Amino acid sequence: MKRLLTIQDISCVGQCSTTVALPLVSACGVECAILPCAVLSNHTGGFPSWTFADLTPELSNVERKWIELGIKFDAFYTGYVCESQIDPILSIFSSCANDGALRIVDPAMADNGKLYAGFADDFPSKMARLCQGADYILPNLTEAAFLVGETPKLEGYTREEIERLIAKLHGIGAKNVILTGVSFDPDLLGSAISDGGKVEYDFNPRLKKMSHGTGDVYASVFAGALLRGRSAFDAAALAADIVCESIRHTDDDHWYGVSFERAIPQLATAF
Ligand code: PXL
Repeated sequence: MKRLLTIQDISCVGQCSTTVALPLVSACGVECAILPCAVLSNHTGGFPSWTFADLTPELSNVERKWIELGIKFDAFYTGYVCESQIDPILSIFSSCANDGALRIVDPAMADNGKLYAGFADDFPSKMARLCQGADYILPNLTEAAFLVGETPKLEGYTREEIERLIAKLHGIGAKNVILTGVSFDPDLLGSAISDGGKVEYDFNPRLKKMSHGTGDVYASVFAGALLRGRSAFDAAALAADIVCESIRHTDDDHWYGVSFERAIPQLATAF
């Protein structure tokens, strides 16, 4: 059984980051260790306020202990992290990796054309350092544009523009790019999957509802499926199916996350 370490915040309420990754990676049949880099009362995407306990100093304490105990991982999956945490995380990537350990980086920092609350305008250039040398990065369109220093467009990317953006993402040092939120047809929404050679597309019917936390569901399932031996394309397709299933189970008045819990049976039977 493979062991993955996810490094991101714990938002105590909000169905995102670690509280999504742990159950979904586990449901794929992959051991999921966690390293919370901050604890928030709730996420920052729509609640009027939140508490924030920065755990940056703890990252290197934990790293030292894991080195002492010989604890290593087959994969790392990072999500929402802060600037001060990038160097400690890069250090863990090298000191706690089994041979061939995968680095899966979801540069969770922006959506709908805007950085999340609390991130400075130059944060994307710091996040780009985590993406450099990553085996897989999973930006949405807004994050992708920020990572390569462009102003995001809210819609209307042509296939040529998408593939140029992907080429630039490879240019910052990402081996494989999974770009989410891609659409060339108003009824379809999907992802572009690129290994630096060819770009493949996976589309699903666009669901009318837009929901918070879908990027975290997508990245968690992608990481779990990849560690179960799926190809990047198949892992991305499964991730999209589980996002759609989660949205279908989400009540209309439930605004802060998706009911991914109801998609766990479907996910568990995929393996
Ligand atoms: O879902 C991404 C995410 C993770 N963690 C925190 C967030 C967000 C998005 O808003 O605020 C704390």
